[in-house]
Amino acid sequence: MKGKTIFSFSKKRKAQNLLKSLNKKMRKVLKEQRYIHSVGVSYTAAALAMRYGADIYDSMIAGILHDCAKQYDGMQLLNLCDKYGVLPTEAERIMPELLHAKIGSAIARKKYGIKDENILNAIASHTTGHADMTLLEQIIFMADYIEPSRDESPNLEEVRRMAFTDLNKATIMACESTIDYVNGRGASIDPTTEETLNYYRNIDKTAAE
Ligand code: DGI
Ligand code: FE
Ligand code: FE
Repeated sequence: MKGKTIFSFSKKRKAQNLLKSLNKKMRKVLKEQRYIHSVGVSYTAAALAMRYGADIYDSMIAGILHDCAKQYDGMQLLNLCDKYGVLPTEAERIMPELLHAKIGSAIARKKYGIKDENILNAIASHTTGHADMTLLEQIIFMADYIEPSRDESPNLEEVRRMAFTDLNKATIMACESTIDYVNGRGASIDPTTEETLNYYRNIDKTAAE
């Protein structure tokens, strides 16, 4: 019992130190507003982790790092694919900005030393989501959408409330708004975004039956 306490204490300390150093690094790497957004995602992910029973530090670490490749433009991201062994999908070749998620995950692994695959996957899937996300992936996907400094989405208050009530329903709402927004800009939808929406609509329908 005593051993377990010491183990969890040091594990927590390690996570706290890692988080502190990643925070410092992100403050240097990201523009000010993007850094503020990332801190917002980190704490919002912690709150969702408390609500749904995910690991709080994993959520905060994924949150602070999720946009660590956001400072690169589409061309730079495409060029970085070679270096990081990322094979862009057709949608990512057309809309290379989407690659900040996958390249960000690769940078988190190679440059920031993150080994936890669940954290790396949560960073990689934060923009489009995917069918059957892990709890951590879904938390980061939603925290990115609802964190305090976000203000461009029309139904934000409702989605924020829903995120703490029913994570799957909130995911549907976030996907629907993103698809409306992307359509409104005349850009095309990544099929993965549509898969995410369809998967969570089906889950929600099944749960209601
Ligand atoms: O990086 P953030 O701005 O914090 O948020 P994000 O990673 O969710 O990226 C948001 C951008 O990604 C937003 O401009 C909409 C865009 N996006 C999300 N899904 C799709 C998409 N853009 C296109 N073209 N297609 C998508 O399916
Ligand atoms: Fe992002
Ligand atoms: Fe983000």
